[in-house]
Amino acid sequence: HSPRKWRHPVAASLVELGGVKIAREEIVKDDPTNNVPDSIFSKLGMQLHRRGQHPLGILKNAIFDYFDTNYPNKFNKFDDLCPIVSVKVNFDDVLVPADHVSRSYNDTYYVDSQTVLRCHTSAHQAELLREGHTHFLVTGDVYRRDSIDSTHYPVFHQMEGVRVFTPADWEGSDTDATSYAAEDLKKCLEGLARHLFGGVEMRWIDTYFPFTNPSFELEIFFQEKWLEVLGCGVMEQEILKRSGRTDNVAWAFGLGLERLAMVLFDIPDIRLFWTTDERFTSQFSKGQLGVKFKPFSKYPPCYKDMSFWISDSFTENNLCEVVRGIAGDLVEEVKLIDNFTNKKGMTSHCYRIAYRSMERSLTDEEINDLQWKVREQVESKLKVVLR
Ligand code: FA5
Ligand code: MG
Repeated sequence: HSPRKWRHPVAASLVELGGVKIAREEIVKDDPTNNVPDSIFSKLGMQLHRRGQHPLGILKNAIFDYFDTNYPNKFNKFDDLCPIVSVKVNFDDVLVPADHVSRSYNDTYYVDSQTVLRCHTSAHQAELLREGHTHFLVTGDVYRRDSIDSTHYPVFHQMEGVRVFTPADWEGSDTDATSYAAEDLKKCLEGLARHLFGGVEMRWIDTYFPFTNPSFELEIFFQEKWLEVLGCGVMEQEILKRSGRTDNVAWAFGLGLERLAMVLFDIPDIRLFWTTDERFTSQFSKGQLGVKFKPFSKYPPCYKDMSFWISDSFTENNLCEVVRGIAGDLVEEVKLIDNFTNKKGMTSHCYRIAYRSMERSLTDEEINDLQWKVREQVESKLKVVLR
């Protein structure tokens, strides 16, 4: 498939990609090398970031404004690259070690053993560098098996930014190439934060990514907590070298667009980005940055606890996938509230599931029915023993 063009679904069971129609059966397969559920297939091709009146589209355009103002005609923009990519570009090309957890079937959606739904927009870094691009922004939907709460969703959006420097850029300064790039990167992102938010409380955290060194995360204080909104750093020299740019240095960042939009518009729950409820959608319009979301109502949550003896293969992501598969966006949070190991070495977990609709009140009957199905499938699919 051509990686260049990515279109809206033409039918519920078909997505179109560069003029090529891909059937559901090619993406959701009953095969051990495939772990893409229907709920994820149905999000392919939605491209919320390309809708001008959607909070993610408004945010994307505001970020573009910042780059257009500060670096006129410098950054090439891509927002239509296909999310179905090879294991090579998603992991190998950005130096993710062979045994890194992000490669596991527990963390990533595999279409087959060599093909994944990209788990980050960094999947496009090396290819675009090889094509000769030196300043670019890549926006797209990314996919991850992950936990369930108000700031995590299995499909979200990132914007990748890459800027390559040549020796002429840092030679005039009194720092080395790496420090020069790191300083420029932080200045660029702090400027972006000011452009978007005016003043917010934020802090830099040192971290690790396989593809950058040094690496940083930016956190913003939101809803009484520090929220991680982006990762970034100075690109590993090896990536540049393999793209034929031995003498250069570069920085790269990956913005979590939902997280930034939550801060910008005061959106309390990440599920809202997917709602078609007019009480949400009508609050946003093209180009309007100053809007604060007014919650239309908060329906009561309903909590259900579930305890079971886990098996060696149990993972929280697998549990979340089962719950999401049954309850969809009616599940607000899945949280481990108790965990102990008995004398025989058996480990018990108790999870609390919060059910709450963003749009309406749920009935007891409906929730009991969901919880019953969850219990059934948790037992049959996850090989745990309910207590
Ligand atoms: C990455 O994905 C790196 N590729 C970012 C990067 C690019 C680093 C270039 C260096 C250079 P991370 O896994 O931390 O990093 O995700 C980046 C951002 O995506 C996070 O800071 C967060 O804002 C957002 N994010 C991660 N997981 C989720 C999720 N499940 N739901 C919503 N947003 C998420
Ligand atoms: Mg992170």
